[in-house]
Amino acid sequence: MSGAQASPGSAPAWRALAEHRRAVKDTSLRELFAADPARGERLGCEAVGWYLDYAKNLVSDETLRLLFALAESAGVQSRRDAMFRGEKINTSEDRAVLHVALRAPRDASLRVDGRDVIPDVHAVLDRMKRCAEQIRSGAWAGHSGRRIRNIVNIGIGGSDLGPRMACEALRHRADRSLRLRFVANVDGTDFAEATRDLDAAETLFVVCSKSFTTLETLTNARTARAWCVQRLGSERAVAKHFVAISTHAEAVAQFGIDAGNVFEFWDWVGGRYSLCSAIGLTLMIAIGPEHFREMLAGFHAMDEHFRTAPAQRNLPLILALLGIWNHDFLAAQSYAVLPYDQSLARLPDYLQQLDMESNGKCVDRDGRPLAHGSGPIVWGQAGTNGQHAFYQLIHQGTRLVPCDFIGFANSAHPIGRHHDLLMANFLAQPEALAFGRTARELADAGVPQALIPHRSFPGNRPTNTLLAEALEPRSLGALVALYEHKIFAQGVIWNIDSFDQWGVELGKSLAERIAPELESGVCAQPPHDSSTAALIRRYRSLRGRGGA
Ligand code: G6Q
Repeated sequence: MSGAQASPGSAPAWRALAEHRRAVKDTSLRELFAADPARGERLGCEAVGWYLDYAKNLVSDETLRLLFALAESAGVQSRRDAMFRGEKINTSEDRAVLHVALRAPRDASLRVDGRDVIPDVHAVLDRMKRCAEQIRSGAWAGHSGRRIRNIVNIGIGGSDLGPRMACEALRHRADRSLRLRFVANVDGTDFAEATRDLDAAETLFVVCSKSFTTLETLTNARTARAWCVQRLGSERAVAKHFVAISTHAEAVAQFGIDAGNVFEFWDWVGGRYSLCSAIGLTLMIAIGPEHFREMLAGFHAMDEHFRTAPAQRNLPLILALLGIWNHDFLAAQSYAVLPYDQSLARLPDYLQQLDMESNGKCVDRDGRPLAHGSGPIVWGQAGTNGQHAFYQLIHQGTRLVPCDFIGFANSAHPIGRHHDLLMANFLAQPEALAFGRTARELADAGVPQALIPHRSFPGNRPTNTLLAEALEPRSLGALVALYEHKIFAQGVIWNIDSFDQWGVELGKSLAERIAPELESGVCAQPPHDSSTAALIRRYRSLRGRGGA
């Protein structure tokens, strides 16, 4: 295992931060800014085209000094180096964690169990390129000789959220003559709605499943197979209308997909870290191999920044430490991801999985209960829509919700004043959250006394602002890698395994037990609790299967 590391809460650096917190608890952002006119410039940092303004966090120079000391004492640097060396830092699954290898250049070298994995990575990328080019050019003919115009990505969780988010984010770079659909849910509605207007003769299913055992994905893939065979009139159609992405070639072969249509990846790639692997095939087909490579270059540049930049200028580390401060010392339970770009509307969902599945743990790497908090709740929505929905609570509610504002200087669609208006809001919200509006200011503006409590804004709400030139493959790659490494650094400080996900297993196995009961009515042994048993009976009764 990991070699018993002391709980971070008992480390001197942690205790120093707790002490410091008591000393600064009444400090306000107004005071911090008033005391230092250069704060806005000083507490900013740039890497790979992303500028991070973190001045509007409730931190002083001393807070930052103590946070960097915490990172050092927790061994973030040595653990980071161990990850980049291909060591098995996912201890509970005894696996290396090498998503960084997926975007390393052809001439790099990274060994897992003595094998250089970079040639394997590039061999798969080359095959993906050939496949994407054939589809985009029309050279890939379907069973009846027609070109492919519809791509249906079937996968769930890490085999869905990344490509789905990135396809939307980069849609302005996509071949718009291709229709993209995503099917994840085992709810038949998802499949039915995604395919209802598609012509099977022009449809390619991309079945993404690392394990090729996932109930949702295999159920959808079987339905897709039947849909395709029935419409095209032959089992042989599967060869031209299905490709698969998996680490389990045998399971794919059993399903009936040609070995030539299978793109592999490896167990050292976690599902939620797999966007740069063959799981990104749908994205590569949509945006083309060149744009895909630009995205990989953005990821890689941020990997290199994280690996080499000094702590005080290391964007992922700074974001990680600010999160630790907000969650562990200022008691924030969640944070909001607020992209001010409609094409990034799915980023909050994507980061929700990345963060919550990685750091939503209650034991440390040695299996001991954590004596401190771990991963926060992640949520959010594209600005400005959220402003008209939940920002009220962020401004005036009783809970502290730190926010990440993400925006771009240029729009993919520069129409009239739209972009300046969007970005005016992007800048106004963090300003309002930081400085609020005092009773005195309202009184001076003539607001009636009775309304002053309602119209006051307390301020002091921490935000990060991330700004880049434009949403493009490279900036998207760098942004995702920024969050990947932020989450990694937090996991190291909390001393947890960020790369396993045992918490999703129990519900899965219980569902496998319940499904036959719903169909046959025969109760499993040992019996369920009385609540679950009553719900099973009610469901069967509502389905006309007898016995409430
Ligand atoms: C991600 C998780 C999980 C996984 C899905 C799909 O890190 O492991 O979200 O991606 O459960 O798994 P398969 O790709 O094996 O179908």
